[in-house]
Amino acid sequence: MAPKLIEASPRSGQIGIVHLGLGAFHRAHQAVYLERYRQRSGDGEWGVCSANLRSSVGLVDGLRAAGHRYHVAEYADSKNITLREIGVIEEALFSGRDADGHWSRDREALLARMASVDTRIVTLTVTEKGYFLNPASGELRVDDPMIIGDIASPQQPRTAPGLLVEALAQRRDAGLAPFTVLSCDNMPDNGKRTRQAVVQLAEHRDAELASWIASEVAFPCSMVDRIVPAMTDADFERLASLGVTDPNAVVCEAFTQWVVEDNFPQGRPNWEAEGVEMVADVAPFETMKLRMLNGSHSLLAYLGALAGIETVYEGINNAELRALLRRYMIEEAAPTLEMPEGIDLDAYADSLLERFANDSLRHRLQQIAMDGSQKLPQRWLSGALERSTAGQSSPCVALGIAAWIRYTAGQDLQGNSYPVDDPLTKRFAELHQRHGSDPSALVAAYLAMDDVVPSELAAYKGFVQAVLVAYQALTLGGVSEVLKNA
Ligand code: NAI
Ligand code: CS2
Repeated sequence: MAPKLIEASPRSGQIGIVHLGLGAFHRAHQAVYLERYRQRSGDGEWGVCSANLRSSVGLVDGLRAAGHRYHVAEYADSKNITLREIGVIEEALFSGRDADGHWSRDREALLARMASVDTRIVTLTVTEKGYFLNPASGELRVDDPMIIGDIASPQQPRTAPGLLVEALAQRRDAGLAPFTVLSCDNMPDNGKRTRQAVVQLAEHRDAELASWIASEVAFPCSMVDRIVPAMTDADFERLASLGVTDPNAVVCEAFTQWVVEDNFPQGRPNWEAEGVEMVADVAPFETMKLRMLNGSHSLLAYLGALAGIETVYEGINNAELRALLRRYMIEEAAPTLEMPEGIDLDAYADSLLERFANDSLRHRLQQIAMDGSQKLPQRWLSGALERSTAGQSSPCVALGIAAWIRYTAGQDLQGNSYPVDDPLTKRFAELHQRHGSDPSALVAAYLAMDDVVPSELAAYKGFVQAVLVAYQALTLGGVSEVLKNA
């Protein structure tokens, strides 16, 4: 029997939050919390204007055509499904490049919305690369063409940091209090990093504006967690069998978590009533999630993809891969974490393996494998550096790095090709071309990329050697042979 649909709350016509990055995650996480909040409290103040700054104009137009309503299917497993209709998105905008190459479409409307007195929070899920920070150092990448563009034309911003700076400048000039900026991307210290991007960009425009932002704007950190895979045809077909035909729908796991630093000078919804953990310090939770969940996801993604495995579900049902993930979490990630009392990391590891085994999600390993250059510093490398400094080895991370290096060649171990989706794709291709026949030079060249790999870690000979040995074993013996001997 199809699950009963929880219908959306009525539109309120009020917008208190602007969201940048109208992707799958926003629709299945923040929007669901806000929908539940509105349904419970009847408070319509926190409607959302959600915008895309690049790609997915089709989704923006699709939502508009659907009166901004869409469906979320939450799968605990194949039999336990919650179906919701979401109505808190009041407006959808697109300020990216249109089909003619112009960047104009809704940019003015988006800036006006961000500068409006009613807007009190701006949230973001623009992926790690959308902040234009050097992943290893956290510094703004002022050599990136998009940032160069925003420095040259600050009033016509194209990037998320550029939009934030311009909207904050407009508010300051109008004598309005700034909004609070809440990053919901999988980055360490995501609030602090967002602040860094925005303040550094503002410094190129106006030192006074930069110091006003630095002193007046709150950038709380947050840890977000819910597995929301990109939609596949099979997902849409399954939804249709449940009676939902909706091109804007998303599917996700039932589990959801949001830990937020409680720093919202202009107010916020009563999120704690919906289970959001409002805390003074998010860092331990964020590091735990990044290293344990995301770190094992990436390990599975690169090794699994090289072995020709397609999804997390298939990967976790491979006993050797599953054992490797558990070993990585318990022996390499957990010992680097300092958690508040009461957090049981063994139980956390088990719960993650159980979530990965959700039989209703088709979470493609290629999706997780994308943007490795932006993800690996916080997932593996910071922990491996701490371990190396303490004289401990990190064999699982070394194997993961070896698999990532091999993965970025764009061909699995069976010779099947796939696109490598990463801001550094071109650099990877050059390195493989130059050093492909010399594993030692290839590994050294990858580990020398100090915008990805901390140079202190690359200086540990034992770590470099472990990556090289793993790389040779992988390329000569294949994934299952390596796992047997791991
Ligand atoms: P998605 O592919 O559905 O959407 C990506 C969004 O990021 C789109 O709105 C796209 O326009 C925007 N974007 C990409 N590059 C950008 C750039 N350079 N500048 C501005 N915007 C850019 O992906 P999804 O699932 O929404 O995930 C987005 C982010 O949310 C992830 O990178 C991660 O940080 C966070 N997240 C995702 C989870 C998931 O399971 N999907 C769970 C936890 C966090
Ligand atoms: C995944 C995450 O795509 C990835 O890299 O590791 O998006 C993961 O699904 C989420 O962080 C779960 O909260």
